[in-house]
Amino acid sequence: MNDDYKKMWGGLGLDLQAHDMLLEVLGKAYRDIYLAQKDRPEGMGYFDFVMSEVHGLRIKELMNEKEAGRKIIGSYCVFVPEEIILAGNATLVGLCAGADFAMEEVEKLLPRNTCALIKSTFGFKLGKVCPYLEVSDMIVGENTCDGKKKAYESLNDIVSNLYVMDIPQMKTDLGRSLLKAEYYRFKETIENLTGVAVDAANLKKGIEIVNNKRKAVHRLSKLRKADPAPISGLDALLANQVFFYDNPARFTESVNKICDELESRVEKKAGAFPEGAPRILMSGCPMAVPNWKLPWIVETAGAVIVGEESCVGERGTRNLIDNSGNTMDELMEAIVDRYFNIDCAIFTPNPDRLNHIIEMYEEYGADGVIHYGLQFCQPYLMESIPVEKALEKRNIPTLRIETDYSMEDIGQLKTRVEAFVEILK
Ligand code: BJ8
Repeated sequence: MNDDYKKMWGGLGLDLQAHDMLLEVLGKAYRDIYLAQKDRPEGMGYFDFVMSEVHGLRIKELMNEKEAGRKIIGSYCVFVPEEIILAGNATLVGLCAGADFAMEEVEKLLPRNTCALIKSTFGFKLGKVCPYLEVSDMIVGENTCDGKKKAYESLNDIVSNLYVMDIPQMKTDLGRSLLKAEYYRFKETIENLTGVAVDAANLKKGIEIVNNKRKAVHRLSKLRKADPAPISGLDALLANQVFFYDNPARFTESVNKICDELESRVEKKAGAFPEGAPRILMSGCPMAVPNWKLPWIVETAGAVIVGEESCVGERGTRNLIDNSGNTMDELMEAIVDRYFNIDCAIFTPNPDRLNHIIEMYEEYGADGVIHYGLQFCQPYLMESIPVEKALEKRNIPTLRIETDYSMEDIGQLKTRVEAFVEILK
């Protein structure tokens, strides 16, 4: 391992031994799950490189940005507007984690029956293994589900730089006003942190950068509509995960490059899976790196995942921001318009999400839907039952999965997924 990196991680206060262990597990999982796939697009080489350097080169870049006076903002939710952060001369990184760590320590602070995503947040902090957390000048939490909302109160005791954003729970005029007021408060916080005034010109630039990033992933999604699908669901998921870590301009360029390659694969009818392979739409909780368990089970069962109705996927990236306004208020209104459309299950009622699942099922030519809920995630598990009922009413085959980050249920999940895939054949 590069000695410079060791020095950097040590300087960030990481537990080097525990961190080495994490990297070893992550590297092995990546080799077994990602590199073992056949017929991958060449452009995935970029993402393989990003993953091999996820705690190395990318952290070094962020440290260099900090030295140059730029601030780093960490976040756990797609409601945190990257446009405002970029306009204030700061960089956004995702902090959600997809692996269990330091669970014994975590369960001293959180109840056992807390979802794996929240536990993982605490585990990475308490285990001192996440350089993104340590490099962040400000960590943004948000009042979304009850689990997160209350967990941030405890997180506040173990980090010194937490900011909490309030998020509405209903899609009403009042809810929209709350979001707008919160985005203005956030803008002021960013300005105070960076000393850079967010004005219409730099906000427009921020919107353009993030719109371009989203356009690139929209292009990637569209190509997955082809049969055979030109890219595996695992590889597309990885691109959606890297969306939260990478330099935005470089990410946009790399995804567009992959899309050029996928276009020619579509023309040649070359795919990651044979034509006619059962096509699955995944829907539900976000999957943060390195949570690849369920997609791996689905795709090793012979089905291909063609879309993700998830915040690490289309729920998080759909809709662009209208960049035609010229005043701060016009641009802030446009930002609120886009984000207020996010149909997270914390909203009540939340009919848009069901409509979006059906729309995606049809558009991507899916044969079935797998609803993925993390154990103890009330919003998505509660919503999964009416979603399943509504889909089955439309004769859309649906499988409801509830799991966590452990490997204990792999055998049982495989049996259920394989049986579901057989039905779709
Ligand atoms: S906008 S989905 S990123 S809140 S899995 S912590 S909901 S108990 S992550 Fe999310 Fe923002 Fe919504 Fe998207 Fe709670 Fe459920 Fe855990 Fe979850």
